[in-house]
Order: sequence, then C-alpha cells, then structure tokens
Amino acid sequence: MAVDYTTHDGVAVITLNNPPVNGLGLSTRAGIVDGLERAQNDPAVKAIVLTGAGKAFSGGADITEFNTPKATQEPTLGTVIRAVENSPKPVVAAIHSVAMGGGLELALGAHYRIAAPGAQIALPEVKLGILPGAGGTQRLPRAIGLEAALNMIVSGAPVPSEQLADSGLFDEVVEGDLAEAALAFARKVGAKTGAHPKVRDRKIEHPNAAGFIQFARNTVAGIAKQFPAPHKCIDAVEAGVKNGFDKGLALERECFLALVQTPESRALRHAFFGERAASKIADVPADTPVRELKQVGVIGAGTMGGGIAMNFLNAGIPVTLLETKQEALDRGVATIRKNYEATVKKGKLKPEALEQRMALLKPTLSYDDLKDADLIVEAVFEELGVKEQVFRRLDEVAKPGAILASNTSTLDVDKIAAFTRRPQDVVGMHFFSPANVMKLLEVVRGKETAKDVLATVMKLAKKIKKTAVVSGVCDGFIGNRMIEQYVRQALFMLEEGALPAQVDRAIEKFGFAMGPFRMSDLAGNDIGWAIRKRRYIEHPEMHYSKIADRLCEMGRFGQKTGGGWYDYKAGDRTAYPSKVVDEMIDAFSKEANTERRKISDEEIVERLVFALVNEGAKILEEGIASKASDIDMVYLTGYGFPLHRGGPMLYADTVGLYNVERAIRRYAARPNGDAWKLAPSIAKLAAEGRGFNG
Ligand code: 3H9
Repeated sequence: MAVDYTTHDGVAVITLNNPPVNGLGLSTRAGIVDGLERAQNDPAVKAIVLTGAGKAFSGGADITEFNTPKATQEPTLGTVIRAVENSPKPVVAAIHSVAMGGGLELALGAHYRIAAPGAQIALPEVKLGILPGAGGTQRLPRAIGLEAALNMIVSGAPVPSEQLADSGLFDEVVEGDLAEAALAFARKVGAKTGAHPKVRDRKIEHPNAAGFIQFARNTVAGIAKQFPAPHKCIDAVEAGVKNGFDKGLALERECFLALVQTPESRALRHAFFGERAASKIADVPADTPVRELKQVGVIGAGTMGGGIAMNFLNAGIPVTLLETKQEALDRGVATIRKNYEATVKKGKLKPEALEQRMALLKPTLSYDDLKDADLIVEAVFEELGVKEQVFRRLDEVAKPGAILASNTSTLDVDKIAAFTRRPQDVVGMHFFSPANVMKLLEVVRGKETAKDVLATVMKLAKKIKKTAVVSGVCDGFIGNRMIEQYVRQALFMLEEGALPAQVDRAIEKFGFAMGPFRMSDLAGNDIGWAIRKRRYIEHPEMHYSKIADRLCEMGRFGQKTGGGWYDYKAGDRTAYPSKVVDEMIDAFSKEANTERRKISDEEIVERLVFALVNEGAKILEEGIASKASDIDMVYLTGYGFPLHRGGPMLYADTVGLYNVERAIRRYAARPNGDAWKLAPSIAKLAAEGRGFNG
C-alpha cells in the first residue's frame, strides 16, 4: 500500500507511504483519494491530516512515470489536489523533511499547513526542464507573494521551512512532535464551523506586478540559456496574475504537457537519474560495509595535489600533505591558502572557516607521517617509474586497511597495484583540474580492487560533493579515451579545410563550453604532444594528423607561451585567430597534397560528437563503463558537454542510432576515414531500433 489510513479520536490521518521519497505515482494518488473518501464517509471524523512516512512529506510527482500512460491516468495530481481542496472536512498538511514539486503543490491544496523546522521546501521542476504542473505557479504566489514565489519557481532552490514561517505558507512551524501537533491542530479546526480557507481564493498583492514580471523576464533571459522552462514559469505566473486562477492553471497545464516532451527536459531527467545511478555498482551491494575515513594523506603539493587536498579540507577531513622538497611544500600550502583567500574575498567563505580549514592541513616531508592515514591519494608526476617508487614506499608505511589511491589519468592501475602487496586496497581516483572545483571523479576499478574499497570511495565522493563514475582500467579511462578520438577528428578537419576558429565556433554553438582548440591552448598543447609521442610508439598503426606536432615545433604551446592555435595578448585570455597558424595549416595541407575544401558546421559537429559516441560505444562493449548514463555523466560534469543535450550517448539516442551509423559509415569512406571503425553495438542497436538508453 502506498498510503496508510488511520483514525485518532476524530481525526483521520492519511500517510503517504511510498519509499524512498513518497513520490506521487498513480497508486499513491489513488490512495489519497480513497483516504479522503473514507474520511468523508466516517461521521466520527471531523478533520483530516495529510502527511508522509519516512524521510519526506513528498518529493513530488514520480518522475519515472513521466511520458508513460500512468502519468496522465486518473486520478491525476490535479484531481487529487482538487479533492483535497474541495473536501468539506478540513485538511491539514503536516510537513517534515522534504516537500518538493508536486508534494508542495499537494500541501498548497490543503486548507492548513503546519511544518517541522528544517524541512526543504521547493518547486524544483525547472531543474528537470519543466514547470510546476499541479497548480504551483498559481497557488505559491497566492501563499507567499509574487516575488518570493517567482524566485522559488524560477530557481527551483529549496528554502528551509523555518525561513518561511511568516510567509503565509504555514499556519504554524512547530518544534517537537509534528504528529501530535498536527492532531491537535486538526481537532481545533475540525471544531470550527463554516468554510475552510483555500489558497486559490487569496489575492496576489503587488504594487507593480507587471513591472516585476518584466524584470524577472529580463533576468531569466540571461540565465535560461537553451532551456525553455524558466520562460514558461514566468508565462504561467503572469497568466494567473493577469487573468485569474483558472486561466493561469490552464496555461500552466498546457506548458507542462509541452515541456515534458522536450529534449531539454529529457536531458535533465537523464542527468538526475544518471547521477544517482552512477553511484550504484552492480556487483557491490548497497549494504557493503565501508571503511572508516578519518584522516587522509595526499602525496604531491602541486596544482593537482593541492586541489585534491582542498576537497577533503572543505569536508572537514584532516589532510597530511607530503612533498619531497620544503620549497615545493611551502609553495603548495601557500597556493591552498591563496585559493581560500580568493573565496573569502568573493564573500563565499568566512575568514574563520578559512583558518579552520588550514588548521586541518598538516604539511610534511616525511612518509612516516602517513602511517595513520585511512586513505592516501597520490598526485605525483605521471610516469610509471615515479608511481612505482611512491607505491612501494606507501606499502611500507601505510597502516593495514588503508586505501591507496592513484590520481593517474592514463596509467594502468593494475600495474600500480602490483607495486604493493595489497592490490585489493589500490584504486584510481582521477580528479579533474582544478580538482577543488570540477565535479567529476573517475573511480578506476582495478582487477583486484576490493568491493568495500569501492563502496568507501563512492561514499566519500558524495561527502566531498563529487559526481563519481566507475571506470575499468584502459588507457585514458572513460573521459580521456573518448576525447582523444574527438581531438583526432578536430585535427583531421584542419588538414582537410577547416580553421581552428571555425571548428571551435561550430562546436561551441552546439553548446560545448569551449571548442577543442581553445581548450588545448588553455591546457597546454605540449600535453597532447607528449601523449601522441607515446602513441606513435605504442600504436604505430594508429593514424594521427601531425598538424598539432607542427604547431608545437613552432613553440606554440598555448596561452602559457602567448600563442597556440590562437594568438594571445599579455593579460588577456581572448583567443585571436592567428595568421601564422592559418598559413601553417594551409601549407601543411599543400605538403600533404590535400585539396582544402569547405567543411560545414554540421560536419564539424557530427565528426566531433560521433567520434565520442563511437568510442563510448566501444567502452560499453568492453565493460569499461557499465552503463551509457555513466559516460554521459563523465561528459556533463568533466568535459563541458552541453547539459541540455544530456551527454553524448543520450544525444546519439536523440539523433537516432540509425542516423549515427549512417554518418559514421559515410565518414569512414572519406579521406582520413581509417579513424572510423564503427562500434558493432551501434549497428546492432540501430538494427533493433533501440538506443543506448533503451
Ligand atoms: C513534479 O512534481 C511535477 C509536478 O509539478 C506536476 C505533476 C503533474 N520521482 O536524491 P536521492 C528517487 S516533478 C521518482 O538520492 P536524497 C531517486 O531517484 C518532481 N524518484 O535522496 C533515488 O532513487 P534510487 C519534482 C525520485 O535524500 C531516491 O529517490 N521533484 C524522486 O539525497 C533517493 O533520492 C523533484 O524534482 C521523484 N520525484 O534527496 C525532487 N525524487 O534510490 C527531486 C527522488 O533508486 N528529488 N527520487 O537512486 C530530490 O531533489 C531528492 O531526491 C530529494 C531527496 C531532496 C527528494
């Protein structure tokens, strides 16, 4: 049963009981309507309390039902809320923990609302690319005023219940036993005669509603980017202000039904579930015991090590930071402090908090100081020989059961594990730069990594607010292995006729935060050069464009040398197209006897994105990633893939794998086509009319 019904001395209590968050799926909705009918039919019942069991009042509509017949099957949420609002016996919503989306809309249909402090109150629909579709855009402005409501609706941000105590939303915010308070409140209002208040009957008071709505529109235009939902939120609120509750409600419904079908909403829902799915590992049960992590060691105080250390300090975990030379250690510690000071300057961190965090940091030059660490993350030079020295030493000093993690971005974690006598305790923790900012953490599972080590690292990732995705061992893991194919295509296109600015412009228009050439100039072109040199030896059969090597031979390593694919002026990060580079590209094509042709923006986007998709498919085939949504999470959180497209694999589904396959076969038949080896799973899924996500 998704809903419990009990009576307590003249009060009927309807309790949503649909774990984990009392989502308002069909059976819950039907249960509420049944409960209301039972209460109306029982003459002993004078009032009704509506509440939620477990860890929420309600997290809102059941998102998994969207775009299925259940979503629109009666009783819909609109019907349920009407039944609550029209109940002749007063309904009191007793809110604790979470009242979000449809959950809050349901509570707004009640005649009275009481809440426990600390409950998260929100209309977060906009974060799923939709708008509140069960009266939220109409009732919330009537409950708490136009400005506060529009803020909540357009941002989707939660507000703690106690902050809304005097807002008109709650009749009472009660400390102590909510259930008892709700019963007492219900008895009091049950004894009243006459009609009970409805939020829909309240007026929206505002001295200049039209002006404020225009202001909101201008603000939203700047932040909504490719997402249509924020604009629709304003339209629906405005319709209610101008034309009254019923007309507002009708427009809200129309917008909801349209938005829920959009690719943007699908992408955001995919990201919502993808983030949660990423933390689950098929053969590591949710109840796997985790190891205690009270102290962390970080080896290497460079940019990466320092950023990694900050993650733990931010979460209140003491860090011992190890370097080989005092000067490097001092520099690392000073950089951490400088980063925090910059955050203090922006007003985002209190000076006391800075000192608290720095007090948790223990710099050292001695491995012996790592003996009590429960987790040690290595962030030293990316070379197997260097890693070997570190891990052999760690094996000597680390206590039994300590987790030994490598931040390697390309090296074989199994080889690293073999440097120790405890490969089961070794795992990859691949942070992305800047490590204190970037959300992504690739957790690299070695052949022998113990399940409880994985469970512990996944739990830790949540604590330090990272999106953790598990990757198997391969060169580049999920993210960098795919990006290599993307960059390969970008370089081929220069040879064939495009210029860096055109490639960047096309892919940025598609929605990437930064195109491959601006990105490479930022990261340093010498990094890719070093990787390619290794590739030429390890994979002589692989065909790479040598055009980027030519750039590096010119000493153009990017922003740090004042020039790369673009020219840069001192103190200015703007990328200016470079005449010398364009000439070099032209000359390169001539030498290679390639007749330069005009490459369309569409081709640029297809070749870049489908290169990701094709490699992603191979990564899935090999079991390096266990689900397509994991790959999407890597790209959304670590590589600037446009959120409104949901990641490369969902995007491929949206385009249709049939079309992806045809495009790849077409490119494979052209010059430089040997870089395209169609992943068999694309052809198979396309033939079955399926996608990566079902
Ligand atoms: C809506 O209401 C539309 C209406 O306006 C109109 C309708 C006509 N549905 O986050 P957690 C699952 S739209 C289905 O890890 P926490 C979640 O996937 C809805 N499932 O827990 C996960 O499953 P699993 C508006 C949901 O304690 C599990 O619950 N509401 C829903 O850190 C635990 O989730 C929202 O957008 C749902 N609505 O945080 C609220 N919500 O265990 C979205 C959660 O299998 N939800 N699940 O991985 C949240 O923000 C957080 O989940 C919440 C709990 C704060 C509630």
